[in-house]
Amino acid sequence: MTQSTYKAGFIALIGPPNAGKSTFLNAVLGEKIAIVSPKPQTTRTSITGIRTTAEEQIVFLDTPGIHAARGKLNRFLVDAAWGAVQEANGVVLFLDGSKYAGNAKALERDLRPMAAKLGTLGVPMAVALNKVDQIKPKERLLGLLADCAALWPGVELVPVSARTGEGLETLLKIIREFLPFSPPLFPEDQLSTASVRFLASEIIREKLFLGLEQELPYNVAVEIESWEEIPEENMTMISATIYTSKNSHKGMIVGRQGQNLKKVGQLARQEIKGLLGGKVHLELWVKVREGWTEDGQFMISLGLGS
Ligand SMILES: Nc1nc2c(ncn2[C@@H]2O[C@H](COP(=O)(O)OP(=O)(O)OP(=O)(O)O)[C@@H](O)[C@H]2O)c(=O)[nH]1
Ligand SMILES: [Mg+2]
Repeated sequence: MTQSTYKAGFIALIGPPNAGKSTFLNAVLGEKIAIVSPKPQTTRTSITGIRTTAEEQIVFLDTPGIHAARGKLNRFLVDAAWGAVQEANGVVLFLDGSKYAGNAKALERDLRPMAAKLGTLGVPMAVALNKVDQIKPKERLLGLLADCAALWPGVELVPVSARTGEGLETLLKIIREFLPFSPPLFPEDQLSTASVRFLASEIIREKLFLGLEQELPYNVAVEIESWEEIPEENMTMISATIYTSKNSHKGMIVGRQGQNLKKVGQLARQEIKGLLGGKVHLELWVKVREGWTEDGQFMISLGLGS
């Protein structure tokens, strides 16, 4: 690397919910920054993940899935995603390729409006067709590539699998093209601009997502109430509140004899321990806050929207 060839800039990862944006981010960072779940609307804010090499620094902006937004929380999510695009030097639109292979109608329904909007922004961009590990036989992938090219002539299409790593090097090379020549924007050992407090609250939310059925996780938010470091014991004491918007959900979060909450606590504590190093004491409380998904002030206090 010479100073004049170094590149650095912001790349927004956008796309429908569940496309694998956060999985991709974690894969190219080699560390888990963003939480992942099989349920849609997992990511709720634009989260940075910084990948620094000898040649370039890519500041990824992982974003909430773009979907038909009904209700205030959904609008906050979708606004956060489009907001990231405004800040970016380039965009990668993620699609779950396995969902669209052999289903040109669904592809058209989802891709056309995004292509129209992104086309007007004039930001350099590529489309990542993710989850190719699930597209078999390969002819189906060729069909999908042809369908995309017909809908969006000239766009750069990259088949990838965030899970197996297939195609990721190719995509990273394309992303480099989008970056301006610039010295690094962040220290080379910095992985994210998110605070460890925020990352801890996300880890708790992820464990709740994994244990809860259907629409339940959507009504859940996590707030860190207190965070105390005790250096002589190499210990961090964390207390967090889990909010749910419905009284009937509280029992499900807690589970029979507190079993579910206990499991969430154990899994989250283990992972937070990996993040912080040292010992972690984690205390979880569940509170009902009716209608929080419509309460703008409260959502802003949680770091959603602005
Ligand atoms: N088979 C397969 N599954 C994948 C791949 N990438 C992601 N997944 C799975 O897809 C699901 C959704 O992944 P996420 O990374 O949470 O998706 P997202 O686009 O960030 O979703 P939102 O945050 O809800 O917008 C998870 O169950 C992942 O394990 C892939 O390449 N192959
Ligand atoms: Mg996500």
